[in-house]
Amino acid sequence: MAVLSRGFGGRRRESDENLPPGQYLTEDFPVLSAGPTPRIETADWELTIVSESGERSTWSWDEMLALGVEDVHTDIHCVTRWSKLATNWRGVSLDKLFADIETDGAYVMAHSYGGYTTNVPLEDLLEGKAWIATEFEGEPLEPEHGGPARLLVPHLYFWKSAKWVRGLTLQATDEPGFWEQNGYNMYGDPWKEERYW
Ligand SMILES: Nc1nc2c(c(=O)[nH]1)N[C@H]1C(S)=C(S)[C@@H](COP(=O)(O)O)O[C@H]1N2
Ligand SMILES: [Mo]
Repeated sequence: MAVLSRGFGGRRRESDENLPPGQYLTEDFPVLSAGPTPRIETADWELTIVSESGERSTWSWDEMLALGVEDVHTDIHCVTRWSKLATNWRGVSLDKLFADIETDGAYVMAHSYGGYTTNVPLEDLLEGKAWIATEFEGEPLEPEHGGPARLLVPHLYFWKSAKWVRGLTLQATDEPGFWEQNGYNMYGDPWKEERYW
């Protein structure tokens, strides 16, 4: 008994150590969209990466999935202060999509169906840090949450995870996207509370 209680008392709860500063835990999945929800059939869906020299690489839905889908187990943190721990996604790693892209561009602008944009450094999308997510908790991603596919960059605040993603444009310089032009941080590290300017 003594061993048990000492072990219990000495361990921090997951909610403490995995929750960035200023965040609270939520069990439900809030929907935060700046405009109406676009409805895109997977048959019409395409993803295009445009290099800084203008070279375009495009994948259809099936072509993207053929690159290989993997399980992603991660926490997500919204700048409006909710976090969800231990969420389960499936998606295609951006490492696969960028494998044959030649670029010197250090920054990416993500573009969504519907017009949303958000900027992310390229290195934050590579080496197992970002996905094009197509499933959430074992189900196809719902349109409200960005289905059929959204960017998932869970180590940054969730506004960087562009819903209904349709393109990634490489750039030499870091330009602000939609929320970044409206006062949100250019980078958005939840552990440093990089919320606003
Ligand atoms: N296309 C698009 N992507 C978006 C947004 C948006 O308005 N449009 N909102 C962002 C913000 S601010 C957050 S917190 C998350 C919310 O995702 P959710 O609605 O699935 O919770 O999506 C991000 N991606
Ligand atoms: Mo957000």
